Amino acid sequence: FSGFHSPTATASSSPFSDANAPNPPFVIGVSGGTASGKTTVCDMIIQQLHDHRVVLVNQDSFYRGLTAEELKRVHEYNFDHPDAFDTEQLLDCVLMLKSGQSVQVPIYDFKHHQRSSDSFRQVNASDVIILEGILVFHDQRVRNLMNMKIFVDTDADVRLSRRIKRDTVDRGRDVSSVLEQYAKFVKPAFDDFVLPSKKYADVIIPRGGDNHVAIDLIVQHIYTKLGQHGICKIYPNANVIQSTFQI
Ligand code: UZR
Ligand code: MG
Repeated sequence: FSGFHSPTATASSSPFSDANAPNPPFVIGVSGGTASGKTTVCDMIIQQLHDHRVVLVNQDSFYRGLTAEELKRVHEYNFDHPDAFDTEQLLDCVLMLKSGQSVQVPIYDFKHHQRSSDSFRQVNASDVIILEGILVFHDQRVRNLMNMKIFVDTDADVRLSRRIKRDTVDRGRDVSSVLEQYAKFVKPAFDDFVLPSKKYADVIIPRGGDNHVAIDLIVQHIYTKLGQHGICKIYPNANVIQSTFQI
């Protein structure tokens, strides 16, 4: 890894080095268009997997910070294009987590379109890693690390209305600028990159977080897979020791 922008190993040794080594984490990819309910679906899965260590990694964290030049013309910057993300760094990060090492995930500031220069979020090795974002199925190498791929499929009108609400309420933007950006970048990138990646999904969830049946089925599947992996996992950075679970 080069520089401080890359995820850094913090575990002194891999938890998989001894004979009782746990199996590699179960990696779940969650994709879908903007404001489709990806975060809600992830939160619901995490809540229902309460007896396992689960970590969420957001593709948003890997947005490249904008240069001074790009910032001057931020309205022309396409945040919905695959090149807006540092995919090499995301790949390194998931590879390390998958091999049982902790990583430092960057912190991205949506208001200033910059990464925090001095703080990171420490993400520890876990039983389940969820990787969430509009373009997490775009890169084949990232896709290949996933044990399960979920696409959250929500109608475009529902997504746009949620996006307007989120950007005006949470990000202090005005409606006309949100609509302009949607027409110029968000919708074309959805058609060109997000929708074509839907074909890689194992499971497509209609209506996102409202679909409790789909979430229940997914959680049952994860439990089955973890059950096949083994029952007792001890991670060096864990403050809890996993105990046997039953289903
Ligand atoms: P989700 N985005 C911003 O609005 N500002 C940034 O600095 C970086 C990203 C938006 C991005 C994309 N696009 O549609 C959305 N724009 O975040 C993805 N314009 O996040 O999947 O949560 O909607
Ligand atoms: Mg989100």
